[in-house]
Order: sequence, then structure tokens, then C-alpha cells
Amino acid sequence: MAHQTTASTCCYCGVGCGVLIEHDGEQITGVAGDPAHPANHGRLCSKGSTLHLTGDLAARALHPELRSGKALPRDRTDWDNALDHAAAVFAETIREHGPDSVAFYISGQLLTEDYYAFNKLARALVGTNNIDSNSRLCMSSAVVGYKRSLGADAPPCAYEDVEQSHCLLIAGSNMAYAHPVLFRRLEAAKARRPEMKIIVVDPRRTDTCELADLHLAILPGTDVALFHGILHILLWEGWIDRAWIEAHTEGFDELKKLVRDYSPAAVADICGISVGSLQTCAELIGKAPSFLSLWCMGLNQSTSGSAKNSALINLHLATGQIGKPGAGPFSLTGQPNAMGGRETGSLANLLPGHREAGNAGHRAEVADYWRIDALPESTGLTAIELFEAVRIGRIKALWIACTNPAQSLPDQQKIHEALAACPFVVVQEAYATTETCRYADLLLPAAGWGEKEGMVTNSERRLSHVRRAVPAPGEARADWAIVCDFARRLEKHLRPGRPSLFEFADPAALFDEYKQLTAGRDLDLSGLSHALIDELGPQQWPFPTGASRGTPRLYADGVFPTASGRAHLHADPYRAPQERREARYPLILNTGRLRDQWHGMSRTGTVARLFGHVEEAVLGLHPDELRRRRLAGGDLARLRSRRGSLILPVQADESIRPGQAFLPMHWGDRFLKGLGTNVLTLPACDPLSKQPELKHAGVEVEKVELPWQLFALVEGDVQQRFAELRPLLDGFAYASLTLAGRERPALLVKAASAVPPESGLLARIDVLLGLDEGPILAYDDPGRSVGKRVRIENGRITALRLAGETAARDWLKALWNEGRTDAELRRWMLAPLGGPLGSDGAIKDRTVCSCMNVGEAAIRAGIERGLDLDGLKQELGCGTGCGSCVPEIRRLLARPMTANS
Ligand SMILES: Nc1nc2c(c(=O)[nH]1)N[C@H]1C(S)=C(S)[C@@H](COP(=O)(O)OP(=O)(O)OC[C@H]3O[C@@H](n4cnc5c(=O)[nH]c(N)nc54)[C@H](O)[C@@H]3O)O[C@H]1N2
Ligand SMILES: Nc1nc2c(c(=O)[nH]1)N[C@H]1C(S)=C(S)[C@@H](COP(=O)(O)OP(=O)(O)OC[C@H]3O[C@@H](n4cnc5c(=O)[nH]c(N)nc54)[C@H](O)[C@@H]3O)O[C@H]1N2
Ligand code: SF4
Ligand SMILES: [Mo]
Repeated sequence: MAHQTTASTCCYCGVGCGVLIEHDGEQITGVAGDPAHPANHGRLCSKGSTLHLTGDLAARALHPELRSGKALPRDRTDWDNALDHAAAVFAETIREHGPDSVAFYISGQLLTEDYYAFNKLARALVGTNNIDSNSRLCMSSAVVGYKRSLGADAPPCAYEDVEQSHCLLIAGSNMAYAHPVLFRRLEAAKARRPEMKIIVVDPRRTDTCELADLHLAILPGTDVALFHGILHILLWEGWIDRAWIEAHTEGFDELKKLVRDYSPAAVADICGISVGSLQTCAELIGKAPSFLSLWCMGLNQSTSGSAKNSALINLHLATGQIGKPGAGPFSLTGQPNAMGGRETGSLANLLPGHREAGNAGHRAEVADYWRIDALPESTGLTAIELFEAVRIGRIKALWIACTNPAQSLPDQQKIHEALAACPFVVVQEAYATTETCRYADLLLPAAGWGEKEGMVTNSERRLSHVRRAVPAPGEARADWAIVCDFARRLEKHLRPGRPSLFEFADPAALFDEYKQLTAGRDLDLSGLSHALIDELGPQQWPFPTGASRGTPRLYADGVFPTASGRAHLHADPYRAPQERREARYPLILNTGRLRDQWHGMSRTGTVARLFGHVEEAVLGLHPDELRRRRLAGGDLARLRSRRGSLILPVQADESIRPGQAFLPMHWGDRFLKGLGTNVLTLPACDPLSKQPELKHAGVEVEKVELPWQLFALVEGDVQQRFAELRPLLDGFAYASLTLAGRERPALLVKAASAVPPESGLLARIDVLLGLDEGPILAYDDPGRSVGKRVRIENGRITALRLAGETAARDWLKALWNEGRTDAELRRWMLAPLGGPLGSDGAIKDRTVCSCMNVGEAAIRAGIERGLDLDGLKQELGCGTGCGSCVPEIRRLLARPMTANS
């Protein structure tokens, strides 16, 4: 079919960029930013611009698969059998153990219509509030913060406010990595108006700090003290708006009393910053004509998450900095449709239309609308509680959709136990490769990005129409369709003979039913429809019936959706995080995002070039902490917390303060042996939001001696080889599997153990690497499992393996990457062991600019030649594509030259 373009949205972060999908009606061939979309005006980041490369079918779930017993493999089945079976098991479980013996765990990456269908299924048909989502790990503290401070869960700002503000506080958000296109807009605004002040509050010096006038590297978890300390100074200096406080808030006296104790000296001490920088921060905020704050997981993922949110909102209420251009408390949403989840009531404690499951009046309204007798009264379980209930056998049938809990929830040992113990686990997934899929008794293949249609709401309350470009592969189906089909079959068991609640022809029909539940409420989107958005473009709620355009900004009149119409100032004291530094666990482990990876990497992990920026799992530590433990960069270490441990390489990182450690959240058991990053984190939660403390676990690091090492690389059939090789590597103490390369993707394997593995294992690995026969150069000492093998085809290395000793690995990888095979390689192959012979040594480089494929070495060389940012852009091309690497180039320019930092 001819070349076509479909306007849709990016399926990654909450910025919600519009993308133009290029395709031929069958396959997606390219993407471009949509110039007409108000979120991005044509820009895309490194993840968005590589979406078309994520189509490896070998990683996708293509057919329903069912197993008849826990120990058995799943067999392919058809949809009828799959859903009939699921309906029978759910009906039986509900009949025998009641509706609260089943649960649904869903996701902020579902579309609004998918969410709505799931909600109706759980609450109206099954009769349980056991429906929670991964947004519990993400946004639930912001939901509580907005609701208890302002009366409704509504971020009041628009992206233009970020550009227009005079003073921006970015707290616990690394938006250079996590919301890159909004960061591009901020960079441009700051370039236009350099007088705009930017403050970053983050224990780490992230790339976001490249734009900051002031960076407060507070001790982790101390934000509440910081915000109270700022308010203390604002009060002392009279930089507050008394008239506004009088007219529009309540709770001021109590708050004033509380913050009296938060003197600059006390706060500087708690937060580990100087009194001077605290004073500067308060002055920037207090004197700014407009003040806006952006925040994300550094505030939300905390046992003080709700208090952090409210303490930050207090600063806006005390200064009257809300409801006007360039002002307001603006929580950034992580997932593309985290907002849609909140709107449709997809957390255990919510109901559609920003209602509460615990409110009898709200329940009655929704039950009436759905024409059912009543909604369930029993309290639904939140994510952490839910998986604990699975583990102890209270929940006997679990439906998981569009999330990978066996990677992303804290305390993974327990999560894996729970999934293994659960009698019936349904996983509705687009990719068959995830850690959670291993536990599926029934795997349902879901359509993914570009293959499904519906609505999403981005961080600024803007709804976009997500459009389908191509059919889903294999037998995969859209999520809403799977849910409604299952629900109709379950109705035959639970409501026989009654009219179905799930007769929806398409997502537009679901949306039209759902939107009426928002009519007259703060988020009113009753005036919207798929067709209207097609006509007017993406719109911000509220958008009531009869409206002709959306609402960019809320609370301009200072009236809040609370009983009194006033906003509440909350006086929560600072409380230290659950785990403190102590002798056995003297380091605080912080976890977060990489620039080019998305969560459990089911999608980004199929694109080799997205591993160019960060190749593998490494633990970052301040150089002093490495020295103290006699560790050097690249050494393998054991990282342990009270719950579990991991073996992985360490790296010196000056952006982290001593006493802390940083590990990206992305690594699960698939890419790194040992249940991944979250084997270390703890399930302690905020008391109100039930959001777990994913950014603060006590850990220790110690050197491990694993002298026998394996390094291998193989081009082609990456996903199949990944699946086959991964189980073989369980025999090693350390094992990492990632992708490498660009045009010729390869699987990259690293492993290590204390003693050589039995030689049969190495032989099996060689077979999977294609290094057992054919055009191979080999030097083997099988007795000691030591040796090296290289496969050369058409004058190029296509596979290689070093066993026992891997000194030549970076050199070989570079030869592979450059497609070179020279005489030196042949000479080296004949020598018994060791690194490259008389070469210019191992060149270990990493890609900084992923669009133009420019490495750190070239950029450093350019800087040494005296090039500035523009010069580097012109000469090397770096930073001229999506721009995601520009903050890092600035950092390289700013930092004195230190080798390999
Ligand atoms: N590249 C990429 N982008 C993403 C995602 C992704 O997986 N990859 N995921 C999306 C999702 S779902 C989300 S929720 C967002 C998350 O977006 P962010 O929250 O911006 O990302 P994180 O890296 O998780 O954490 C942000 C920062 O919080 C800091 N932090 C840790 N503890 C504290 C603390 O106590 N106080 C303060 N002030 N800061 C602290 C960390 O050092 C980190 O730099 O990203 C979205 N965008
Ligand atoms: N240590 C630590 N842990 C964290 C965090 C942290 O900062 N630190 N952050 C937390 C946060 S904020 C979040 S949001 C979570 C994210 O955690 P998860 O929700 O587990 O993350 P994903 O890997 O994005 O999972 C989404 C899954 O849905 C699948 N999928 C994609 N599209 C579709 C679709 O259209 N339909 C269906 N059915 N499936 C689809 C993908 O293949 C993927 O496996 O992680 C949390 N965990
Ligand atoms: S900023 Fe990047 S990841 Fe986020 S929506 Fe835009 S293109 Fe996608
Ligand atoms: Mo998130």
C-alpha cells in the first residue's frame, strides 16, 4: 500500500507529544514530531524519535497462550478458549471466595477507554474495589497532595506557564531525562529570557541542573524540612501575600506555628545545605513576579510523599502564586495516561469522575448511572497491599494489564513469591518478554503503540486522540476489546439473562458513556468526543458541554473546589525516611531514570542504539565511597539491602554525594541476573497515598572476587538468542545481557563467576552464539574453560566470545563496531591470552548523541580543540537531532577535563 501518515501520540512520557506515524498500512516505517500538536510543536526526544525501531516481532506476544498447570509450559490457544477459560476461573473463584478474592492490577499506560472498561468490570460486574494501578508507584502522592490542599486532583497549570514563569522550582524531577521535550521548551524559554531563575532540588547533580541558577543537593528525603524552611524565611522577610492568604486559604495560623521551628540553621542542617543557599532560594521565590514549581518522583515516591506535595503547594498558597500566568504547583505526570487513570478512577480508592470509592453518595451516583444496584463498599487494596494479599493466598485470581510488576514493584523477592503462589494469573501484554509474563497462566496478546485507538490526557490536562496506524500483529487485540469481550463472558456466569453492561462497538462509544460521569465535576469533559478532538485538536479539561475550547489554567478566581471554597494550608512536620544510614547499611540507594530507556525496557530494550548512552547496569557511587571500599570503576561488587542483593559493576560518579548510591530503575531480572533493582527497595508506604519509598533504601557495597569472566557478542536474531541464552546464565554469579550496535544490532553478554563453569555450559553457550562451527578463529583451553573465539564473515566480526579472561573486550568490541578485521586481530588470536598486542589500547567510548551517533570521546576532543556548543554542533553534528543530549554536552563543556568520569 502507498505511504501514509497517521497523527497519533508518543506512548512514553506524560509530556504527551504528538507524533506522525509513517507507514504503508501494514508496517510502521518512521516517525516524526507533529508540528500541529500543542505539547511538542514538532519536537521528539531520543525515545520518541526511535519508536518505529521498536517493532521487533520476536519480542511481541502474538497469540493467546494458556497452561493447564503451574509447572507446565503454556500452549497456544484461541481467543474463545482463552477468555471462556478466564471467565470460568474468575466466576468460580468469586462464587467460592467472594468478589474480593480477585483483583486487577492495571497501568498508567492504558488508554482512557481501556481504563474505563476495567473499572466497570471490577466495580460493576465483579463487585470489588480491588483494582489498582502502577500509578500507585508514581502519582498517588500528587493525587493526595492536590486533593487535600486544593480540593480536587487537578494540576492547575499549562506548559506555557513553564515558559512564562519568572522563577521555577524543579524538585525531585530530572526532566532533562524524563520529560525531555518540555525541558527543550524550558531551555528555549530561558535562552529567550535569561532573567528567568531556575532552582533544582535534587540530591544528585542531574543533567537538569545544567539549566539551574541554583542547585540544592539536599540530603535525600528532606524536602518537607526544606519547604518549611523556605516558608519560614518568606514569613520572616514578609515575602508572602497576606491579603490572598486571608481571602483564599485556611490553616495559616497552624502552619505559621509549625514553621517557626524550621529556622534557617536547623533546616540547613537537616537538608545538608548551606544557610546561604537556603536564603538565596527563598529570596528567588519570594521576590519573583511569578513562581511555578515542577515536581515528580523525588517527591512522590516517599513515605512523606503526601507531606512533600502539600508542603510545596503551601509555598504557592502563601505567596498567592497560583491561577495566574507563569505560576502554580505543577506536578509532572510520568506515564502517557496517568492523568486518564486518575480521571476514570483507576486507583482502588477512586471512582470515575474524580469520585471516592469510600463515599456512599459517589458510589450511588455511579451505580445509578451504570444501572446496577450498588457499588462495593469494602475498601480496595492498593498495589503493595494487593500483592501481599496475593502472596498470602487471599487473592486467588489476578489480572495484570500493561504493567510489569515482577520488575517494577519494590521488594521483588516477595512479588515473585506472590506471582508464583497465585492460583491463576492473567497477563495482558504487548511484549512476551517481560519478567511478569513468566508467571502468566494465561497470556493475552495486546495491541500496542500505533495499533490501537483511544484517548490520553497529558500532564497539562490535555486530551489527545491516539490513532491507530496499522493492524496489531498476530492475534493481538486492543485492550478495551479484550476487557469487554471477557466481561461479556463473565456476565453469563454472574448476571445471566440480563442486558450486557459491555456492549461497546468502539472506543468512541466507551468514551461517550464515560464522559457523562464527569459532567458537572471539576474535570468536566462532557463536551469532548473523539470527533471533536479530530476537529479542534487536543484540548485541556475542563471542557463542559457547549464549550468551544479547553481551559489552560485553573483557579484564576482564587475559588477552590473545597467545602469552604478555600485552599488548605497543611502543617505536616518533617519526618525522616524509613531507612536511615547505619553501620550495616551506610549508603542510601536512590533509583531513577536513564535518558534513553523506558521502565522495564520491554520496548526500548529492543532498540540497540538506545543502549549506546548507557550500555549496562552499573551502580554509581561517589569516588570517595569507591576508594573507601578499595573499588575501582568497572569492578564487580555486591550491593545488598535488608531484602536482597545484586552483583554488578560500580562506577565513579561525582554527581552523587558521599553516603549515597544511584542505580537506574530499569534493570530487571531479564537484563541483570538477580531480580533487578527492586530486589533492594522497600515496600514502606506513605500513610495517605500508599505510595512506596522507591528512592530511599539503606544499602552497602562490597567488592566480590569473580575472576572467571565471560564476554560475548553476537549479531542477528537478537530476541531469540536473548531468550535462549538468558536461562543458561543463571549459573553465573553475575550476568548482564544487553544490546549493542546500531545498523547491525547485537546481543552483548557479560558474566562472571568465582570458578570456571563446567565446560559443557560454555559449549552450549557457543552453540547459541553460532561459535561452534563455520568461519571461526578459536583458541581454546577447555580444561580451564579459558579461551577466545571470533566468527568472521565477509571480512567482518559477526560474533565473538572471550572466556576466563576478558582484557581484550573493549578493543574487540570496537573492531566489531567498526567492521574491521586486521592483521593485529589474527596475531592476537594466535597468542595464548591477554589484551590486544601493541595496539593503541582499548577504546571505551559511549554514545552521547544518539540521533547523530556521536560519542563522548569525539565531543571531548572537540572541546579540547576549543569548540563551544555551537562549534560542536556544527562540526560533529551532535545535539542537532532531537536535542536530548544537549544538557550532557553542556555538562561536558562546563566540567574540567577528567578522564573517563
Ligand atoms: N527516559 C525516561 N523518561 C521517563 C520514564 C522512563 O522510564 N524513562 N518514565 C516516566 C515515568 S512513569 C515517570 S514517573 C517519570 C519520572 O520522572 P522523574 O521523577 O523526573 O525521574 P526519576 O529519575 O525517577 O527521579 C527524579 C529525581 O528524583 C531525585 N530524588 C531522589 N530522592 C529525592 C528526594 O528525596 N528529594 C528530591 N527532591 N529528589 C529526589 C533523583 O535523584 C532523580 O534525579 O519519568 C517519565 N519519563
Ligand atoms: N526502584 C524503582 N522502581 C520503580 C520506579 C522508580 O523510580 N524506582 N518508578 C515506578 C514508576 S513511577 C512506575 S510508573 C513504574 C512503571 O513500571 P511498569 O508499569 O512495570 O513499567 P513498564 O515496563 O512500562 O510496563 C508496562 C508494560 O506494558 C506493556 N505494554 C506496552 N503497551 C501496551 C499496551 O498497549 N497494552 C498492554 N496490555 N501492554 C502494553 C509493556 O510491554 C510493559 O511490559 O515503575 C515503578 N518502579
Ligand atoms: S518527551 Fe519524548 S518520551 Fe515524552 S512524549 Fe515526548 S517524545 Fe515521547
Ligand atoms: Mo511513573
